[in-house]
Amino acid sequence: MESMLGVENKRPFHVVTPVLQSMALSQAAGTKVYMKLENVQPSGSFKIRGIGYFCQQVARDGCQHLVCSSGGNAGLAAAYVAHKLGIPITVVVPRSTSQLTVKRLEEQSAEVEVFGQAWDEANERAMALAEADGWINVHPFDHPLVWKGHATLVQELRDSLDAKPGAIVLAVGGGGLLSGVVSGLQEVGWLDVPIVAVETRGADSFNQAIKAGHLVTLPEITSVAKCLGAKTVAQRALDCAREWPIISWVLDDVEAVKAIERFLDDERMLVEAACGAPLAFLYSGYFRQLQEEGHLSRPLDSVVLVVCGGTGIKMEILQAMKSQLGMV
Ligand code: PLV
Repeated sequence: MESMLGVENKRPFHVVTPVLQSMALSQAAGTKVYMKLENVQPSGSFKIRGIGYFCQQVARDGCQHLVCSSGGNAGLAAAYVAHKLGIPITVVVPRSTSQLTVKRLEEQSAEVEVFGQAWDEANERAMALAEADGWINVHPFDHPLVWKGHATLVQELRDSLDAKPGAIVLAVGGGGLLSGVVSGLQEVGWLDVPIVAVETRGADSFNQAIKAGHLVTLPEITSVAKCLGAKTVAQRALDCAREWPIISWVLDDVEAVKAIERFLDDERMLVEAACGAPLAFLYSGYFRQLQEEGHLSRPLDSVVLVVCGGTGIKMEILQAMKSQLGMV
């Protein structure tokens, strides 16, 4: 089977992304901030790491048709990979996914089905479709192969940085990125690097699970950061919080959207609201606050910010989010 798939299934689909210091973010945080630029991945986000790896494995096992439920970016990663592998794919997105994303998925030759209000309903539909013979469901965040693929991000950090960072700041949706980064930190032996896991209010299923001590299902996703909108996080994410120094942080949509604009001005890159959340953690002074309160050490040599990216954004969408939030 493997030889029939040809050269496309031999190398990873993700690229080694740049690690750059941001002067503006460093100034805001009072510590040197390195950006791990996952927004420049093919398909526009870190998702290609884990999903690319997952799809490669199932393609080797003879998968005939892929199906992926997604807020957008996981679907785009899966569609990109499926196209390269020559496997047909159906992507199920909720109604909250932008037309822009649907168009981009179709451009990647994916069949798109719009189903349900939030990602969780689209996921149920995808699982039902995957019952068909030869079909495989690509979970956007809850699978060990996905975490293994995401872990490559930390291997690259080890190769790019002179010293281990003092903390890693990242976004949490369903917790796949978080789980992968924890695996990566374990692999490279950076066993004491704390992670700040940021969500927006209204998509804060990880924070609520930590507070409750068990998984919590949000009644609905009210945040504009729809790609952080898994109503329930993966059990693995909650387990990570028991095994690893993780600080869970929740901030407002307005802060996340302001951070997108500021990042565009500072670094000339436009990212989704999902990525605005960890940016806002640094821009809004919460990093300094946690240091002052003794939750993070001070001084720290450096902080790594995972610029998770996301393609569901353009100026028109940014303006629409601002008016929805009463920011204009
Ligand atoms: N987005 C998923 C889940 O959506 C998706 O289907 O694309 N940053 C960006 C740009 C993302 O797209 C996502 C996840 C995250 C962060 C959070 O990653 P996670 O789910 O692994 O914690 C509902």
